[in-house]
Amino acid sequence: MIETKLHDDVLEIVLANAPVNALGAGVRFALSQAIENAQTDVHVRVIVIRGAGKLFSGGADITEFDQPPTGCTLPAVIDAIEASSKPVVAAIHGMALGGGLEIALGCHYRLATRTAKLGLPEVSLGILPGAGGTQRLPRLVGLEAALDMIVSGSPVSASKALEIGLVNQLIDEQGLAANAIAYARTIDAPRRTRDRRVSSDAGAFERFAAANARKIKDLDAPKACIAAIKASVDLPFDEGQALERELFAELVAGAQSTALRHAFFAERAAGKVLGLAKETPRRPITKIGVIGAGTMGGGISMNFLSAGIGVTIVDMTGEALERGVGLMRANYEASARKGRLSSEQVKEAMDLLTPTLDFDALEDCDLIIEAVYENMAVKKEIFARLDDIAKPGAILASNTSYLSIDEIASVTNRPADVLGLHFFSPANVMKLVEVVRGAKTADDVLATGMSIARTIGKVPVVARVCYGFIGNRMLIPRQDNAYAMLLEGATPEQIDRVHTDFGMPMGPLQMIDLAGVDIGWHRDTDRVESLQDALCAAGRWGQKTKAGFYDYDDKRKPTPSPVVAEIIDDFRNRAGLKRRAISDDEIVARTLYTMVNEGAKILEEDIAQRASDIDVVWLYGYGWPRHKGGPMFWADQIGLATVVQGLERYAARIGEDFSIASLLSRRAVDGGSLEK
Ligand code: TC6
Repeated sequence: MIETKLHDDVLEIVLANAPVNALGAGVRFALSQAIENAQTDVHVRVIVIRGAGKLFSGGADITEFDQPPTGCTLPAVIDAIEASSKPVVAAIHGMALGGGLEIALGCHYRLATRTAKLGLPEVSLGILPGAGGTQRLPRLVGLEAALDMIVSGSPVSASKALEIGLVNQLIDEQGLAANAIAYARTIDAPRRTRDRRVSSDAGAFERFAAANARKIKDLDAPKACIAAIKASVDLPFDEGQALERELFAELVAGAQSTALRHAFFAERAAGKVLGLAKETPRRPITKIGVIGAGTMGGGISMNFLSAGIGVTIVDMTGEALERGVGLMRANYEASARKGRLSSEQVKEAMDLLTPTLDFDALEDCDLIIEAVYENMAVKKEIFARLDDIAKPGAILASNTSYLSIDEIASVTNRPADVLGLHFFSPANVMKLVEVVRGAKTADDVLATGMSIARTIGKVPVVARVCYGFIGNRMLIPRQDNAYAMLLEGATPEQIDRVHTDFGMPMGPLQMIDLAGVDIGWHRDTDRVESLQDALCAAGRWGQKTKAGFYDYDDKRKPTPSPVVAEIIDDFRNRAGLKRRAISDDEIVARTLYTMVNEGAKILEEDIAQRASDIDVVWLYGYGWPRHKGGPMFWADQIGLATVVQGLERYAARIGEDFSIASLLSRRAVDGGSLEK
């Protein structure tokens, strides 16, 4: 758990709890013993604490938060470090996060290597730094920097840490221990952060709360963080710390933190493919081919270019290619204007791109991703051509969002090399990739798909083949019911409000406007058989035409549209329906519960490996509010019996073929959950 070694008069304590030196009960006990023993050990004059392996520490052991507290608490261990009569130096490399950084704050001096990152990310787990962090950090770096770090949860670089006074000196990582020991020898006496005062700035909290109001609106943890930091100004250290403990205890037991911790572990679980050995080899990927320079193809390419991987992009016409490349450049330049990239980085990325009209140029690519429009015949034609020209061992991927990977693979002589890599729009921004495992996809192809997605900073989730895979399949009942409820009497504003009040970034109709009302529209006929047909025929194709279910101004701000209201009325009359009031309860049941129901079917059919994978799809692909954990987690929280009753209440209206998933009914009766 820890290792100790005496170097003449310097005691070196190494946190050694792979993989991230989490501060579980064993580490806390060993650390407190080592500090206590050092107080009476005449040989020890100074103490250095550092971490083994890749980092200082990833913080408290998050798995312990669900269990009753055991052994000595982290705040008590850190108080003992700070109270040490012998000076204590923290030597940080890799990362010092959460409780890890709080240990360093309890030390009397802090060193960091140049590449280290220091942060208090507790807020993203729905808690606050509960081991003195909210009291010590402001004393060390001032109110403004402390509010920023604690409420955003974002780590700072070592150079920033030096600038704000969080660390005393930067050291080389090479010879970390020796460098820290040499520094320790220059120290005479302890210097305790708790003895410092935070200079008060009367308006700082109000200003900060106002500037961040939108971000922290529905969230408990950032508000508690601000209250605890305020105590560092208003109260003596011990009283501030007592308040911090109280707030921590409330948060950790609350629904939001439970959901956010679920999201943390769900994301990590999704990376593990059941039945795939850890040592499954990966195919080397150094050159990517992308077919289709449209919005998706361009966005997909940017991910690889940004990661320093060359991309050959092919399209049918010079015009399409030029437009696509122009859009990619414009996206990069916009990022540069916002200061997220330097102009050299933009150039480096664009230099890695080879646009061409020559399909044969894909012959030396290791991974080729098809990103043309959704048409099985077109995709089959492309894959048959790819089969002829791609080098042996190349991975052939389709970005299809609905179609069968097995059918696409069937036109090749190498179906084991084919898989789906379904990116979400905008593909250079959205973190989710559904990695679709065909019936014949080889293990090493799947493993490579997962790892290349991670290389480009995505969160991959495995799905098996079905129409729409995980995310879009669940979207179908939601959209169908949203359309149906418009005809029955709801307005687009009402349906969308239920979703945004829930915490979604947008509602189902706003989402259709963003994606394009014309997606899937039969533009070659004059038939007007659905609301979608009517909107499209009226040129209301969504945000891109500034008119869809809403009217849009130049800044894409939506306002309700009287034209749409008329179109809906017209359709309702023609369908012989009578307008009725639709309750929010009905909207929840028919859009959110139906999604949960579809998710349960996806689980039953083994399309998703686990319920938490479905949650990850919704968190990263559709902006499901993280503090509600994902649809399956949420369903468990509100109770599966509630979901089933809601579905039963509106079953007749949900759709002719509607049925409740047997997994859902069973668990609702036996009191089980979808997650376990
Ligand atoms: C806190 O400190 C509160 C203090 C107040 C107390 C009063 N605990 O992410 P990876 C596991 S709250 C337990 O794949 P990376 C992880 O689940 C904490 N387990 O690695 C995974 O397990 P698996 C504040 C943890 O190199 C394995 O370790 N700290 C913890 O990509 C590897 O993880 C944070 O919020 C943990 N603290 O990234 C930091 N951390 O193999 C949370 C990781 O069984 N951690 N595991 O799946 C991270 O952000 C990242 O893990 C990382 C390393 C950046 C440290």
